[in-house]
Amino acid sequence: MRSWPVPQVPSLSAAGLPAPGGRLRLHDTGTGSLRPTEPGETARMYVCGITPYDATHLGHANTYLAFDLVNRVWRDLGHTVHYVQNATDVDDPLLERAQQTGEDWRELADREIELFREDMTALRILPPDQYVGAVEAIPLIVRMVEKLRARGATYEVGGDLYFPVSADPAFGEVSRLSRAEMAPLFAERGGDPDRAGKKDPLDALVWMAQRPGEPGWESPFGTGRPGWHVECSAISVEYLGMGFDVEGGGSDLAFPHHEMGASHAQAATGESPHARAYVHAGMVGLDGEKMSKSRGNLVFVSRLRRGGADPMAIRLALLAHHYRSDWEWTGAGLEAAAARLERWRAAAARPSGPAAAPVAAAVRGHLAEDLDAPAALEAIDRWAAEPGDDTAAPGQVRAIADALLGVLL
Ligand code: 5CA
Ligand code: ZN
Repeated sequence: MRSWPVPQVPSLSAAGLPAPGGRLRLHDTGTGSLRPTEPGETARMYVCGITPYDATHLGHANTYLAFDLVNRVWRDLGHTVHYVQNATDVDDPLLERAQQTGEDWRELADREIELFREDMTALRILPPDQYVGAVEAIPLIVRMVEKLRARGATYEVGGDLYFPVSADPAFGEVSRLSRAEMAPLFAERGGDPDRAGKKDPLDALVWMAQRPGEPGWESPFGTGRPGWHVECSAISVEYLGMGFDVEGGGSDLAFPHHEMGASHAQAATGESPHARAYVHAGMVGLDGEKMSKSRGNLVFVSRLRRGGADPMAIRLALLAHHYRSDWEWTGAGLEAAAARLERWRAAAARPSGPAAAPVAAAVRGHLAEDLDAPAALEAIDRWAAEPGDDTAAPGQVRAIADALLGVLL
């Protein structure tokens, strides 16, 4: 599918600032610890995309922004970034929504994906190099299911194909949850633990035979559609190969989605790991509950934009929270971000200010330590509050805010 336009990312060395050093450390769910990312010349990242039926709420925006920081920090460190994202443009919740409203599911998906592209562009989120829909990926998903089948890692229940979690000895190593913890999450997040005929309640659907009134695609295992986890597993392995640097998403994807995706990929290829780090953003809530389509308590980026909010203020309101924390969106947070943006813009428009090199060092240092954006914002606050006589500094701080934080002043 079409991705979205690439915003300009200024080079900080071209702006006269020193080169960065060090590595980006990120919290890896798979080990439960902060670990340095160690990409080669090209850093490889897969981030799970939206299921396009209620885009783009601030929880989505927060998650894509977190991985946008990863992208920007790696680029600043001199890496080329190969970034892949999917869009789950056929799945149960999308079909259910289309059924409820009487809209064609394809039209619903197309419209929501287009809105998502517009919101991502407005928020200056760097686009993926490959933006891949589940429907267009069906041939490669079928190839992955065939590989699983050839290795004896599928079985049939009533015409549907399941993946036995026993096929991957490393199952459980992404989320590090006990089976007792996995069971309720599996049921809550799209799984079917109680289906009769399954060998293990946690086994995941990889191919679902066509149901009446639902779309289906031909395959060697009958006409049907892919399961959810195998979609991301197949797309990521196809475009990035095994052992890519970061797989990302919100914390609700650690289990079962990233756990199952890793097991599918590992069982299908015989290689491991699927990703070298599994990185998860916190959940954004509203009025005491996680913001989610199913709860209907959504604040949309597009609605804020239409209401006159500056997308850079929305970006700053999100960046004011550490990406791994769970927090609640408030109107006051957006107002504070708009005031901060105004202060920064006024300071960056001065003829001179304090030297920018220490600001670059502080912003880089904070982001390199598990993306501490709130601390990075405070470093720019301090610069903006101080007088100084360095005439190059305002332009350089504009470049820092733009390149590393994606905030255009
Ligand atoms: N299509 C799948 C991934 S393959 C999916 O989870 N789609 S989604 O539209 O439900 O979510 C898209 C991304 O936004 C996921 O990474 C999800 O973890 C994240 N997300 C959803 N709700 C929130 C929230 N309230 N706060 C933060 N992130 C959220
Ligand atoms: Zn996914």
